[in-house]
Amino acid sequence: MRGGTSKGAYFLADDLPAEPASRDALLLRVMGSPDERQIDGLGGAHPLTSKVAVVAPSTAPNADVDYLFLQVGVDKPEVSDRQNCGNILAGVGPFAVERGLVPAGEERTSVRIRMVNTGDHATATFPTPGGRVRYTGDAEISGVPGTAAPVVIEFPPGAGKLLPTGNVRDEIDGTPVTCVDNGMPTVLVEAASLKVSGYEPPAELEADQELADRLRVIRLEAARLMGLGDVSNATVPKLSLLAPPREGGAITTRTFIPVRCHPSIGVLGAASVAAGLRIDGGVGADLAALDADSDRVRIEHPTGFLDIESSLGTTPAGLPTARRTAVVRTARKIFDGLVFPRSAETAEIPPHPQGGQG
Ligand code: NQM
Repeated sequence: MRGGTSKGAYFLADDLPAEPASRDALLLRVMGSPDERQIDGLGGAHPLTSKVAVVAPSTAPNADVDYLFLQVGVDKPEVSDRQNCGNILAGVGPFAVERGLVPAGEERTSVRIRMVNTGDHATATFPTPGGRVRYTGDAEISGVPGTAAPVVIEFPPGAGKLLPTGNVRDEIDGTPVTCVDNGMPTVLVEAASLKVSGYEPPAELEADQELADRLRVIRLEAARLMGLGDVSNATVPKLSLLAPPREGGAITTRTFIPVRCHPSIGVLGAASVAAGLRIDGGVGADLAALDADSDRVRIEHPTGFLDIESSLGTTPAGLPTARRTAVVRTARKIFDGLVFPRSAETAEIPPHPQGGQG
C-alpha cells in the first residue's frame, strides 16, 4: 500500500514468524535487502519505500488494532523497530478493514490504532461507502500525483515528553538546537547555522559531505541528550533544517531521515516540527510565520507542503505538552496477494501456494 508519501508491505502479524529475529530475516528477503537496488524483492530502493507494517487485533482495551512499524534497511541487513511512521500509519485503517479486523461502517469507518513502537495511539477515519474501503477521492497531498480519498488521522494529547532533553534549547558542537518529540524524536536546527540556505534541493544537500559530517556529530550527541542512547545504527532522531517560509507557509524544512534528505517530510516528523515552532525560545520559533488564531501549521518541504493541526498546552509543572495533533493523508491499496521471498540459503523454493493471502 501507499501510505501518505511512503510505500510499504502490510502484513497480518499471524502471517509472519512471531520471533523477531526470524521475522526480520524473512522481511529482509521479502524486500530484497541488503542491496541498493533491492532488485530481488518488493523494496523500492529508498528508505521511504522499504517499509513494513505488521497489523494485529489489539490487546489494548482502547484500540482496535496494533500497528508495529519496521524500517527495513536498503543496502544494510537491518530491520529496526526504533521509529514509528505516520505515513505508513495512513494505510493501517484501510488494511484492517480489508483484512476483516475491523467492520466497515456504512459511510465511513474510524479505526483506533495502538502504535506499538511508541505506545502512542491514533484514530484514522476514512470513507467506506456501502461497507467497502473507497480509495478514490479529491484529497491531494504534496509529493503524490493526483488525488485520493482522505484519511483523517487524530492523535490524542501527547503522553511523552515534548522536550526530551528537558531544555528548550541545547548547544551541540557550537550549534543551537531544539530537541523535540511529538511522535518522532527530531532535532531542529536553523539551516543558516550550518552554512546552507535550507532551500537547496535534497540531492544537493545529500552531496554535501561537510554538512553530512556535522549532522552526524549533532545527531549522535542530541540522541544522547534525549536519552536515546547510541543511535549509530538507528534511524532516529531525525534532523530538520529550518528556514523562513517562502510559499505562504509557517516554515521551510529539509529533513534528514537521518542520512537521506526526505523529498517531503514524515508525518510525525512534521508534527514534531510544528510543535517545536510553538515553543517560546525554541530554535525556529523566531523564523516561523504562525497564525495565532489557528491550530494549522503549514510545513513547507522540497515537494510542497504538509498541513498539521497542532496546539500545545502546559503541564502542571509548567512544561509545554502537545494538546492536539491532526493531519490529513491519503492511502491506496496497490497490490493484494502473495509475496515470494528470496529463499534462505538452506531453504527450498516454496511450492506455488493454492490461495491464502500474505
Ligand atoms: O515521521 C520518514 C515517512 C517517514 C516517517 C522518516 C513518517 C513520520 O515519510 O511519521 O512518516 O522520517 O523516516 O514515511
